[in-house]
Amino acid sequence: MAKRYYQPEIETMPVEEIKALQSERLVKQVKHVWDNVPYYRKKMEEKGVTPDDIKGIEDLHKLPFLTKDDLREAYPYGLLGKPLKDCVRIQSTSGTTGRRVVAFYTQHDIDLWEDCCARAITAVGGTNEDVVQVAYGYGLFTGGPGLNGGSHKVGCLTVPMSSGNTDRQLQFMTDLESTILCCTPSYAAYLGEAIEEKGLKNQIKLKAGIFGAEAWTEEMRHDIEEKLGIKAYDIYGLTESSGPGVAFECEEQTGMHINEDHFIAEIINPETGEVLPEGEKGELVFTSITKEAFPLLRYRTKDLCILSRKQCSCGRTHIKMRKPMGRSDDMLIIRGVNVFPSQIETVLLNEGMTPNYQIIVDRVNNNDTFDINVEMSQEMFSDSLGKISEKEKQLVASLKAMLGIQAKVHLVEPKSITRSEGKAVRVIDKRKLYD
Ligand code: DLL
Repeated sequence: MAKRYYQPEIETMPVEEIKALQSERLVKQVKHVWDNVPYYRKKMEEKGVTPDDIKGIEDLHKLPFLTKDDLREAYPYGLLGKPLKDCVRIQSTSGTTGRRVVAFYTQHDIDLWEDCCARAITAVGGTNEDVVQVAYGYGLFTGGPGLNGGSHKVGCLTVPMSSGNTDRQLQFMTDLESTILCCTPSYAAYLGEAIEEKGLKNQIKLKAGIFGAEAWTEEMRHDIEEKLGIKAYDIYGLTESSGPGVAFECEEQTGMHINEDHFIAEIINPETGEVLPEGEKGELVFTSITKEAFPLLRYRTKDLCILSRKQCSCGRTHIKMRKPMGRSDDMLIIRGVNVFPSQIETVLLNEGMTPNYQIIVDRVNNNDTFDINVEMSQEMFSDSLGKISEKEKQLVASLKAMLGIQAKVHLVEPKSITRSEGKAVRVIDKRKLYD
């Protein structure tokens, strides 16, 4: 019989027991941090909090927040909770928005991280009979190493492709009959496009995909599912909290279960820091309660989302996070209006456009300009010019209805927008050059 990596004693634990476990682990973790991380101890002292004040999760709100600025200030070793001799690995972010974030792991941390990824693979139906093609980047990025380790734990045949080299991806996918694909959703869409073009669809044996590392919409999910003939599942995580697997989707596909035995999630008002009740939208904050080497307490992710403890049909009891709608720093303010790239993606895909688009924002004579380049399908490209400009007008109207402001839409030739092999660059905000 196929072997699964399901941990029902933890994943379906009654909510009261999960909370008790979190309380117990939080108390221990706060002591660990107080004793070993002078940077955070100082923050606690400044707030007048000591470990004695933290008796359980009800006291979590007393602890100070950590932000990316703290990580930068403490770079590289200032938030280490273990001596270097006990650390066995680092992973890091790409550092596109400032100094790199470097996260540290003991062997135990890696083991728990891989557990989280193994749960994610199991939740999409993965067993030791599966062939898992990992097309997230390997190296400093957490995507490849995390899913690779999880796949080993499940006992799958693991194909460590890393990202890129699309022809080779397709060759291995067909030759080895990969059944589960792990990559960013934008790369999955690209692979789907290449499979259609090469007429390989009936040679593909994929049944599921585990896609994350960037914001993607329900419309994008449907597009990928159709192109690849699979079920597409979401996975969430961040380098600061180990990597992918902080939360993952189950067969219900209505949000991601947070691994609550390792992370406590809160939603806060990003302006005031006030903790918001379940069901309200705000910034996601994570406290790692089992990590040894990089034990971040109340880390502000900047990701905007909603938590829900609604009973799930899969039987898992861990709280779910909705698809994050993006990071607060992805939000564009155009002519005074808040615009999320994900809203644009929803409109474009609902209007039958391809998922290949780019948003360009600029400032001319002190006014914001807002342009969206969207690729036409080959079929649309051969339409008459009149039909194409009619479609542009229709897109402008639908975008205005969604966003409340006017964008200029340009339908561009098929294949003219660069495809992404990792995290897609959807926005070019030239205004940043002038600030
Ligand atoms: O992207 C870890 C990861 C790898 C997650 C593979 C899932 C799959 P970072 O590079 O540190 O780590 O980026 C973390 O990416 O704060 C979110 O803004 C965004 N993000 C990650 N997963 C999702 C998702 C990895 N499923 C940042 N939906 C996070 C939306 C996501 N955004």
